Amino acid sequence: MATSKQLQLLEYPAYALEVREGLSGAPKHLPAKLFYDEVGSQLFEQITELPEYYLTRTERSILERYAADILRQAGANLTLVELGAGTATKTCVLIEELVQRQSRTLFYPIDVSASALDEAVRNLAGQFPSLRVNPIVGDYTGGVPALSRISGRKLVLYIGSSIGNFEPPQAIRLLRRIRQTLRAGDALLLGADFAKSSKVLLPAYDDAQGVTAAFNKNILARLNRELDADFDLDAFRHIALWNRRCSRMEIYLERLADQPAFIPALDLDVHFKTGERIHTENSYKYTDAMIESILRESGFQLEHTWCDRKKWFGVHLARV
Ligand code: AVI
Repeated sequence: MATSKQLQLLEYPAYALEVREGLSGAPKHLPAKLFYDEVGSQLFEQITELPEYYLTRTERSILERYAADILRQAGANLTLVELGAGTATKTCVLIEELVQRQSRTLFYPIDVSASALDEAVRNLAGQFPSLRVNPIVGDYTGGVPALSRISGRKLVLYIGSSIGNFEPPQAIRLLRRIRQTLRAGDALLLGADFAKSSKVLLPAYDDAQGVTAAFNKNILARLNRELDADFDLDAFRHIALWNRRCSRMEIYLERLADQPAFIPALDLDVHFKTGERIHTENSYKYTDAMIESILRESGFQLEHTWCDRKKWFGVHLARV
């Protein structure tokens, strides 16, 4: 029989147990997926426009410059699939090129957000009359079995450097699951950020306007909103560090004073020492060897890499 505490938990979001686990032990941590509620998603959109956050515009410029090359190399008669497509705005560059090459194009954008996909369908239908959009609402991180039922040659887009927010073994697991739903000749287009000087990386994750700090703190604001917690946001400081050994940016919230916080939904007092940190995100920065290795280990073969002149960002085509 469920205890009253368990019953209370059932009324709260499914992530509540992960929050309990992450804030009870040491070092404290919270899952980065919690960033992306409505407020967090808007803050992330703002991040992508920041002068310091080079990732989005560099990837876009690579896609703009090499769209024809990428599609030629991917093969004829392609069906496009996009993991985490959102409103699919950045995909338009490739779609624009693709609809000129083939008379009929199918596009399967996959995302957890039904409203983002609705917007994608509306925008794309107006722009590209010969494109058929079949949205799939769902979480792609556990794989997408429906992909194996799509006939024709598929090009799966996984752009935006989202792969960098997975630990490498999880990234391999995800790519392997996707690989299992593909056939010989199908391809994956992976956008990943390259390892580079900390002089470039640190400002990208700790911008002058404080948007990334607000994005990071929104994770606690969300716990206040959704779990009735009483985190004082001003008592935390956003920290971004470059961990060269692990080739990743690490994002933390550092507690400035040692008062506890209380999360009524979990009946949990969270005790902090002054200076104690909550680890909220890793963002892996890949080397050529790391890219080659995660692709090989997940059953793909790297065929071609396109990058910008400074080699800050890479778009990689891999074949099954
Ligand atoms: C979504 N993802 C690719 C972003 C990144 O760069 O790792 C999330 C982010 N975190 C802080 N700034 C942006």
